[in-house]
This record gives sequence, structure tokens and C-alpha cells, in this order.
Amino acid sequence: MNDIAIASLTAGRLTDLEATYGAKNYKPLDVVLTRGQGVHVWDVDGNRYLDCLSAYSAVNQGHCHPKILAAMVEQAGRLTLTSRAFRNDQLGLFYQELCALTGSHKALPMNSGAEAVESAIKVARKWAYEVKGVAKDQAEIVVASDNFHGRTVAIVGFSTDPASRAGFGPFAPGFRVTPYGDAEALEAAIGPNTAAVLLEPIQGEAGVIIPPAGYLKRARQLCTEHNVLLILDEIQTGLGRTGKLLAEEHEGVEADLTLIGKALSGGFYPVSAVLSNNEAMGVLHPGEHGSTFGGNPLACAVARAALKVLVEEDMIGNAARIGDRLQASLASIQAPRVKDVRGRGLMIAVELHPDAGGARRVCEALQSRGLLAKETHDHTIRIAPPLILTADQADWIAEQFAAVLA
Ligand code: IF1
Repeated sequence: MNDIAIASLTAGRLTDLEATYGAKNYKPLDVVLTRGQGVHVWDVDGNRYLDCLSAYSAVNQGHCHPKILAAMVEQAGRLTLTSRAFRNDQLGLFYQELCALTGSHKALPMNSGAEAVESAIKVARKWAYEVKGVAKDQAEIVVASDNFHGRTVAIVGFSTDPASRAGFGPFAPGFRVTPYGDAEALEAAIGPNTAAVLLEPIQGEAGVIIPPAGYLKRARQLCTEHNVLLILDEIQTGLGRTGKLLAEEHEGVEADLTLIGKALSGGFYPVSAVLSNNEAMGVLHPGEHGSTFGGNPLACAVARAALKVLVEEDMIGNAARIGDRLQASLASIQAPRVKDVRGRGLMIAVELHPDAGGARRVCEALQSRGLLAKETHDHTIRIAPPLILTADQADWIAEQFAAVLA
């Protein structure tokens, strides 16, 4: 089928095709998007929406950012993939710029977020055996309840969400779950075989759960005291989303391994990375880990541009300022249905009372007003627009919420 034929298909027909031929592992809002620019997306019928999801924070820089687009097109016409069997002229520069920006010693490039998580688990286990001296196959990784780190078998094996894990076992051993935000429980969970503690600085899928002040700092102290690696999954919270480059900065904490993904490419391409602050990454030797696409020149060129515009256009500062403004206006909405408004920067959640009719219905009402947002669980609406949001657009978002929730 040629492009014109595709473009002329109705939303209903395209939805039918998905239903007929696609795996049914998603239940998206009924909108078929065809174009995006900045904070806006357009559906096949020409309706414009303000995107308050940003592809789960992968499009922090806004849709089709012209500078990232230019870098992608230029690189795509020159060299896309060499595999790591040969060197390419983008990888070294990507490493240098990424490490300089994040203050890291070393970086390991992968593709999806889940791959970055898996890579960090492998590094932590190998570090435990070779450096810490844990007995063979005894290494443990402590994780948090209600975590979300991706969809691989190892990762869903330590999920506490039945929908994510039920039916997918048997699972990998070596993970211990501790209640998120409870520093005492974390301390109790750490033992002599603990290789790492893996946490989200703010839990995204769980509903934008901000841990009690001091929790991450205490986790850092405990890890240092017990010779355990702290792994922070900043795949969703990182790269400006919370008003800092990394959310760990809000608590003045530095992880040993920091995971980034999503916005590392501005949404153009799957690019993720494990960042290392110390020698931990040194346990990986040639042949022990890798990926066909990880570190490829197209990914590197796109990521370099995505990081550059994030800084050059002060998107991180904008996320802090506009995030505060949007949170304040959302919090001032007088609606008994609203139980809580919380967030950091432009990672915001509006939680409804359990008897308020559900978040999905609110999202559908917002959609008809030109705003796309996605519920998480039954009662929480996530608000995560691109970080280039203006004050006027933030006020407009709050007005739509006020109208729908009233
Ligand atoms: C889906 C949620 C967001 C993540 C953190 C690792 C990954 C993710 C903290 C894995 C991915 C996604 C995946 C997407 C929905 C989405 C999500 F609702 F499930 F929780 F963002 F809020 N660590 N999050 O949030 O990264 O392998 O996907 O690149 O539908 O699974 P990935």
C-alpha cells in the first residue's frame, strides 16, 4: 500500500487493522496520531492535541525537534550501523559528551530501557563476585515494591504488579523486594550477599510516588556502609523531567550506576545507557556483554543532538519553572474528586478519590478538549508534557483539568 492510500484510511479502519493483526497487549486511547511538532500532535482527522504524556517522557525535547531531526537525517545518510565489531566516529564523542554532562566516569550504550536495567544487573552481579567477594551465584539485588523497570523476564520476575508478572515465570532468583520509601526495611534487606540496591528516584508507573525526604540519601549511606552498589533507574525521571538533569540531584545523591533511556534520543530512536561513577563497569571485558545496535552511529548522533538541545534550550530549567507553575494551578483546582496533586518539575500526577468515576473517563474527557493524558492504575492521571511547555500552555492545561474535574 502506498503512502497516499495509508493517509486516506480512516481512524476507524486503522484501528480495525490493529485489532485484526496486532497483539492485544495495549488498550490505547481512541486516537490515531499522524504528526507531531513541539508539544502538539495531530490525529488523522486533523485534530490537534497538547501531548501530556510525551511518550512516557521519551519526547522531553518535544516532538520532531528540528535539530535532532537534522542530526538524524544527516547521520542516516552517512552511516547507520557498524556493529561494535568496528569502531564508528560518533561513539567516542557520544561517550565524552554524555560523561561530561552527567559527571560520569564511564558509559555503556544500549537501546531500550529494559536493556540498560539488565546490563546494570549483570554489572552489579559480576562486581559482587569479582570485587566484593560474594560466593558464586549468591549475589542478591534489593528492589522496591511497586517498581517498574521494564518488561524482560528477569525484570518482571521482581515486579510486584500481578499484571506484569503473572503467567511469565519461572523467574530468575536473586532479587529481594523491600517496601519503597522505607529506609529501615531497606537496611534490613541488605545482607552480606547484596550486590546492589535498585530504585527509581520517583516511581513513575506506581503513580508518581515521591519517597519521603531523606530516603534516597539514607539508601546511599547504607550502600556505602555495606559495600553495595546503588543503582538508580532514571529512565523516566532523568534528563530534565523533574526539573534537574537527574532526579537524584534533588536529594544530593550520586548513584554508582545510573540508568537513562527514553529522552536520551528525544524520542527519535531507542537509545539507553548505563552510567558508572566508579570502577564497577570495569568488570566487563570484551565478549562478556553487548548488543548489535548499542552504540551505533545513528543512535549516537541522535543522542548527542538530543542532549545538546536539552541543555542549550534550557529545557531543564524550564521544566522546573513551568512544572512549579502547573503543579500550583492544578493544586488550586477546587474539585472534591481530587485526592492529591503531586510531582516534581513536569512529572506530575493528579490522583482522584476511588469513587470519582475513574481516571480513564477523565482522560477521555480531556481528549475531547484537545489534551492527551494517560491514566496509571485506576485513579491517577499522569501529566508529563514536553519540557518546552510555555507558561500559557501550562495554564491552558490546568484550565482543561479544572473544567473536566469540576
Ligand atoms: C510500556 C509505565 C512509564 C521505566 C523505568 C525502565 C523502563 C521504563 C523507570 C523500561 C519504561 C514505560 C514502558 C511503557 C510504559 C512506560 C511506563 F507506565 F509502564 F510505567 F513510562 F511510566 N525504567 N516505562 O519507566 O524502558 O524498555 O520500555 O525502554 O508500555 O511498557 P523500555
